[in-house]
Order: sequence, then structure tokens, then C-alpha cells
Amino acid sequence: MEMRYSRLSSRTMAFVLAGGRGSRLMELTDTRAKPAVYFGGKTRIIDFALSNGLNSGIRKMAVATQYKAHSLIRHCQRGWSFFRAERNEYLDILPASQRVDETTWYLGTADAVTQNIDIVDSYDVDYVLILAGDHIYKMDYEIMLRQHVANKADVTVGCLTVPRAEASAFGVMQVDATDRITAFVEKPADPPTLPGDPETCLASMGIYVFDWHFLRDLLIRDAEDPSSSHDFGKDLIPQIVKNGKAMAHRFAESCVRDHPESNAYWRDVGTVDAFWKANIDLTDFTPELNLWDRNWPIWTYSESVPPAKFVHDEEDRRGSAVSSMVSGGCVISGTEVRNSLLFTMVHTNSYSVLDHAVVLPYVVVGRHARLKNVVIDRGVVIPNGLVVGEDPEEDARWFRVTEGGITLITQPMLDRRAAV
Ligand code: ADQ
Ligand code: ADP
Repeated sequence: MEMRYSRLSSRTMAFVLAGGRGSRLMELTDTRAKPAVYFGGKTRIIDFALSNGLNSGIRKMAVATQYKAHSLIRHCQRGWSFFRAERNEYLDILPASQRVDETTWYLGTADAVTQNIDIVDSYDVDYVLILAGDHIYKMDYEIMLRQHVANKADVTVGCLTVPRAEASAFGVMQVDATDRITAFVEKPADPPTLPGDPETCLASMGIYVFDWHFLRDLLIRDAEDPSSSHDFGKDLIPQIVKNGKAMAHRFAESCVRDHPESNAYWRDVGTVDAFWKANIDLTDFTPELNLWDRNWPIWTYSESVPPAKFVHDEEDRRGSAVSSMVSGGCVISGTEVRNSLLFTMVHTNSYSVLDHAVVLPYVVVGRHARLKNVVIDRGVVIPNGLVVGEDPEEDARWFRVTEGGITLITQPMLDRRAAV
């Protein structure tokens, strides 16, 4: 007799879509894919989806990469290589254009799975959980899996309520009294709202649970359909809503019920403004996203570096940080750091001030710099005396200033400025 485990996660694989460009993050994704962008001081965005999988008990995962995948692949190899085939655990990295033939990139999100059907087959699982590698959240997928199985659904779609004004960025659904999805439109200009609430929509989180044999058949048929763009949100989900049984899984409500300590935090940090804010929010007195929860650790590749150091300089100026997070390897020498988040190995110098700054790893800040409301890319060397965040017109001459008034600073921008 075959053993049936009580945890559905042990019969599930997570297929993480990590190929998107993330172009609204501007120069932050010039050299790396959005899932590889740094977040929260030590981690990268993809660590959240992978850690959720791990914490939910899933031990078979695949990461489909495409755009600027080098940094992402390197991170997964360094940080996530502890899955052991001897224990029937796998984490496969699946770059596009390497399998079916040398020139075929993944056409859409569904095609990324279709091109790897044989790999999913080899995992010998009953359920496939499709995840996006570019969202910040903590979620117990086991709860969604149980709901999927109890409902005997063809697909279960993770969802959240969002204000109508923001809903056009999502797949938007309508549901009946049992939360069966009755309509699904991808990124509608005029999004349908909830019954009785004209300001709120039910949005897809881009997270899906399928029975593998069902999805497998669907993908094979979709691959032969010339009118399809081979995308989950545009093609497959609307088709199942029409011809099969698609159910909504309400993430926020399930958090309240099954994880009352959690608060249904979920962010698509898709723009520089959203990225800056979500990072700075971590410095709040009680941040909405709790990274201190030992029961739901966010795993990552972490360099071996000494603790952060705060130095009085030779003229007795204090290096200090308040309402801030300062990662390992940082040296704060004679600098005042306020409401900022410093990643690994940031080195700052005397007379400088950092205020509401998100500073990626290996940045050096010279003397007499004043930087406010900024995101500084990895490895940037801030010259002595640079002032940013006080004169928006001057900032916009050299740097990327967002609608929300945040300035993104990269090394090529500083090099252009220095060359003038
Ligand atoms: P988007 O996030 O806009 O909407 P998409 O750009 O397809 O959809 O990205 C989904 C995920 O797939 C991302 O993690 C991305 O990196 C990855 N990806 C994109 N193209 C890929 C490719 N060719 N190969 C591999 N990976 C790829 C989706 C849903 C919406 C839902 C939102 C929630 O389509 O219905 O509301 O997510 O954010
Ligand atoms: P990470 O995302 O790990 O911080 P980097 O930003 O250092 O990585 O680099 C991302 C990718 O871009 C890597 O493949 C790196 O080798 C490459 N890269 C970074 N800077 C340059 C450059 N100036 N010229 C060419 N390739 C670069």
C-alpha cells in the first residue's frame, strides 16, 4: 500500500517563475532580474517565495530564469544548494533557451512550465504550485493546498482585495458565494469590483495550485494553440474559469484563521518608490513585515562578515544609527544614519548624513555627503560632498528621480556626472 502523507506539501513541487524583466525598477534591474534584487538588508526578493516553500514543507522546487539571470542563478546556487537528491529533495534552476532548442526563449509564463514538463514529471508529484519569484510576503502554502484538494478544484488562485484604483495592474476576478471564480480578466482597464463594494476588487496574487495531470494536459493543448500567448493570467486561468472549476484562495482571511500571528503582508515591490518604501518601512517601530519571526525564517545566501561597527572618528564625531537597520560588515564612521536600511559591507565616512536611505551592499559613502530619500545601488562610491534630496532639479540632472521623489543612484550615473 502506498503511504499517504498528511502534509500535501510533500506531494507538491513549487515552480517559481523568475524570468520577468521588472523594468519599472529602472536601473536596479539593468544587470539583474527583479527576483535577484536585494531586499531587507540581507536577502533578495526571491528568498521570500523560496523560504515560504521551505517553511511550508515543500522540498521540490524549480526556478525558471530568463532575463539577466546570472546574478539570480549565482544566488540560488550559493544560497539554496542544500536540497539533497538522496533525500528526494530538489531545487533545479531552469534557464530558458537551453532545453527545447537553443533559440527558444520562454514565450509566456505557462510556456516556462511547458518547456520543462519532463522535469516536473521526474519529480513524481501530485500538485504543482506556481509562484512568482518577485513578491515580498510570508505565506503557508499548505493551507492553500488543503483548500484546493478539499474543493476538488482544477485550479486554485491565491487572491487579495485591493483598492479599485490599483486593480488594473492585476488579474481581477469575480467569485460566487462559494468563492468559485466566475470571471477572470488579466489587467483590465475597467476592473470589476466586489458585490456591494464599488471601491474594492479581488486581485490575483499570481499564485496557482494545480493537479499536475490536469495542468500537464492543459499545457500540451495550449502549446498547440496559435492564438494563445502561453501565459497563465492571460490564457490558462480565463480558460479554466470558462470550462472547469477555478477557486479563489483568500490569503488575508486564511492568515487571520490559520496564522493569527501573521498579518497578510504582501507587496509587489515593482517600482523604485514601492521598493524604497517597503525597505524603509522595516525601520518602523513595529514593522508590518516581521523579519524577526524565528518560526518563519527567510533563508538566504549570506556572506561571512564581521558585525557592524560604529566609530567615533579622530575628531570625536559619533558614528551612529537610529531607527535604522545596519547589516553585517558595515562601518559607520563619524556618520549620522537615520531611518535608513544599510545592506552588507557599507562603509560611510565622517561629516556625512544618511536619512531615509536604502543602501545596497558594498557602497562607500565619502565625507561631507548628505543623502536623503535615496536608493543607492550595489558597489556605488559616493564622492565627498555629494548632496542629494535637497534640490530635486539638480538631482534630476544626474540621477533617476521618481514620481514619489525618491532618487536612485547608480555608478554609471555618478561616472557621467564626474566626467562633466
Ligand atoms: P505579472 O506579474 O504582471 O502578473 P508576469 O509579468 O507574467 O505577470 O510575471 C509573473 C511572474 O513570472 C514573475 O515572477 C516574472 O518574473 C515571471 N516571468 C514573466 N515572464 C516569464 C517568462 N517568460 N519565463 C519565466 N518567468 C517569467 C501576474 C499575473 C496577474 C497577477 C499578478 C500579481 O498574471 O494575474 O495579478 O501576477 O502580481
Ligand atoms: P548582484 O545582483 O549580485 O549585485 P551585480 O550587480 O554585481 O550582481 O552584477 C549583476 C550581473 O551583472 C553580474 O552578472 C555581473 O557580473 C554583471 N555586471 C555588473 N556590473 C557589470 C559591468 N560593469 N559590466 C559588465 N557586467 C557587469
